[in-house]
Amino acid sequence: LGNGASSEERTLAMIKPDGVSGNYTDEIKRIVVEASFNIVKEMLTQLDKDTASAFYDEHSSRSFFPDLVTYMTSGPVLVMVLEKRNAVSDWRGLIGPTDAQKAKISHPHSIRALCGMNSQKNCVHGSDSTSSAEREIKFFFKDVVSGDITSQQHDEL
Ligand code: RTP
Ligand code: MG
Repeated sequence: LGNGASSEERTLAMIKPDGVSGNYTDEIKRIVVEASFNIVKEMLTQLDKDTASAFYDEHSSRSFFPDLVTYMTSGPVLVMVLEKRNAVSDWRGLIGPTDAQKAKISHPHSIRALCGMNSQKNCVHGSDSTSSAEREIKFFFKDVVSGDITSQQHDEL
């Protein structure tokens, strides 16, 4: 491909409250860059109950949902749009399985093994499909139009 941009893909990554408060942001961003992702947008923000509930709407009927919303609103999160070839599956691979306790055994070099605690406090999020990525990127960055990401965004709390 002459124009490399056409093979790029974007995913929505998030450092969850335990990752931010545990001071893992710099280390995770180093891993992101080392793995050849381009950070095209980032935003440090505090989720409120409605926003966290809407973001994880697919889990609204699950028993863990109230705890998930409490966890996700417990402190600031760093939301990022990551770009590279196969960004969605590559980021999922890098973060490891949902249960950080299991990740420490089966995927010891994964991000969740590095900074996660258990099946809930797993320090990072990643879109699970290209369609989820599209929804989640629009959810946080309504101004991002496909192919028109030109500037970094650093919103402060
Ligand atoms: P994420 O969406 O945050 O990237 O995580 P995931 O795909 O690996 O896992 P998912 O099934 O989508 O679950 C979303 C988040 O809900 C919390 N959770 N708690 N207590 C529990 O059993 C439980 N199960 C899931 C986790 O924070 C999980 O990442
Ligand atoms: Mg998920």
